[in-house]
Amino acid sequence: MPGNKIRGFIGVKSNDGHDAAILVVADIMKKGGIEVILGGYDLTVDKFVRAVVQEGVHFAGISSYNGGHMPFFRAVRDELRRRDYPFLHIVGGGGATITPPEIEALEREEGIDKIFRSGEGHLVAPFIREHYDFPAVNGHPEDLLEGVLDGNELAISQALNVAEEKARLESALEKIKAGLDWPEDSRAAREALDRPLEKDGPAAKEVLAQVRRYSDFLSKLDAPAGESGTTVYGIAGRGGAGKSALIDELVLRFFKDARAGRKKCAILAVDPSSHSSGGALLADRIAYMYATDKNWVDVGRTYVRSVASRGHGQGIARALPDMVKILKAAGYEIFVETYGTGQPDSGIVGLVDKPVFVATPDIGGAAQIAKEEMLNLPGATVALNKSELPGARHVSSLLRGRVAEERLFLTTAIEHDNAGVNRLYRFLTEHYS
Ligand code: B12
Ligand SMILES: Nc1nc2c(ncn2[C@@H]2O[C@H](COP(=O)(O)OP(=O)(O)O)[C@@H](O)[C@H]2O)c(=O)[nH]1
Ligand SMILES: [Mg+2]
Repeated sequence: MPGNKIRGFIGVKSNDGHDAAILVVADIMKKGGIEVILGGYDLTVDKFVRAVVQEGVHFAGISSYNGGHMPFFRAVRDELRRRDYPFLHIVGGGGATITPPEIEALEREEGIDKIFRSGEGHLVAPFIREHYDFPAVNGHPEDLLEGVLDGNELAISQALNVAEEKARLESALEKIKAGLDWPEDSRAAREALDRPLEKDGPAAKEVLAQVRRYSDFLSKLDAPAGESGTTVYGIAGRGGAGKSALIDELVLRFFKDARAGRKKCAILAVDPSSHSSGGALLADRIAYMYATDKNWVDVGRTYVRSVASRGHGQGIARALPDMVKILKAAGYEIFVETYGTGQPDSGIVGLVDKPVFVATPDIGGAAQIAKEEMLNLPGATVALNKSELPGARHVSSLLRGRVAEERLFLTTAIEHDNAGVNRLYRFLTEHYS
């Protein structure tokens, strides 16, 4: 079998704003081939553990500089255990603010694997690759079915891991068939590569059997056409256009909207993988300020999952259709955020019910606009975000040449209660009764 893709979530403990270190550590992990989800600072135990569960990661990483680390590390571990999270693996650091005797005490405890000291940054990625190279799916996928349909977050999280694993193994299989190596740098992969990868050899057969098991499970979640009853919104556009900010604002309105009733809301956020390392820095979750905060929304009814593109083009990931299917089966309204690279990220068009292209005033002239794939689709919906910036009037007049007036929205996602965002929300959700 190809080696496992390792995912982690890292963040800073509550009452602590020292978030520079996790950025450094996240970069180290990404360069080390690990997919790392960046949490923010001042995370409560509940927010931290919710992120770990929803993201379905192999390990949790805690950074702490302001003291209080002993109870915090333990509380995260205890809460993960209480929620039956299958992977109890915590790492962390805090420079010299965690003393050597404290490190020894913590590392002796179950679930707290390693605290890195100052100057040990180079040990982080090798430690993770050596210790957490295990499958992201725990147990039999069939056992997840009931939990997914019941909306159980742990079952959904494991099912999303099944979708990612299936996609990864399918890619591996295609590579074997084409006579190529698989690209992952892990112990198992290296061992596997010592054997010849014939397309009908034992390694390929093993992968194929696993893909079939995963496909069988996922096919049980197929809803008859038109019967899912939930809506999938796709938000595409270049990096920095304000897609995450806009989604967060839309989710906030969703929770203020009486028409939405008790509906639940999920976000699938795709970010690119590194071509050189295979790792990824998934930083959208941190931008969903409202959607992940119990002071703003009912976090029991939001689900945020970060997805690495793993080399798939068009702004999405290969696993995305299955991931959408799982969240639909669990009854969520879904927002999909693509990773914009300036390339057309039209990959979401066939996947979502309501695609929105997010443009900005610096999009360029008429020729650049003409090249944007999504603007050329019939019935395109466009948010011209950052519309308070100079150039917005000019760009909006250029866009009016391509997009129907009633489908063009001038938004400022960083403004509270922005009128353009309000109009976009009403337009997208006009079918809510
Ligand atoms: C930078 C810094 C700041 C910056 C923070 C910027 C930011 N956005 O993060 C600023 C100036 C804003 C700041 C503010 C404060 N700071 Co300050 N700050 C530091 C400083 C100088 C460096 C910390 C750092 O980022 N190091 C860089 C990292 C990459 O290196 P490292 O710490 O060696 O980490 C290694 C390992 O531990 C490990 N690691 C770390 N985290 C993680 C996580 C995971 C998952 C893993 C795997 C590994 C890992 O990886 C690294 C590998 O090289 C430390 C002093 C020091 N030298 O440590 C004080 C320090 C942490 N700050 C301190 C204090 C008191 C404060 C303030 C309260 C000051 C004040 N009175 O206003 C505020 C509080 C801010 C807040 N809201 O929490 C004290 C804490 C004292 C204590 N705990 O008893 C320190 C120790 C300084 C001191 N000696 O007094 N601070
Ligand atoms: N000036 C301005 N900045 C915005 C607006 N919307 C988002 N931003 C900022 O643009 C940056 C990128 O936003 P983000 O939502 O992460 O973009 P994404 O990469 O498309 O998801 C952030 O610093 C936002 O605060 C806006 O309407 N006006
Ligand atoms: Mg984003």
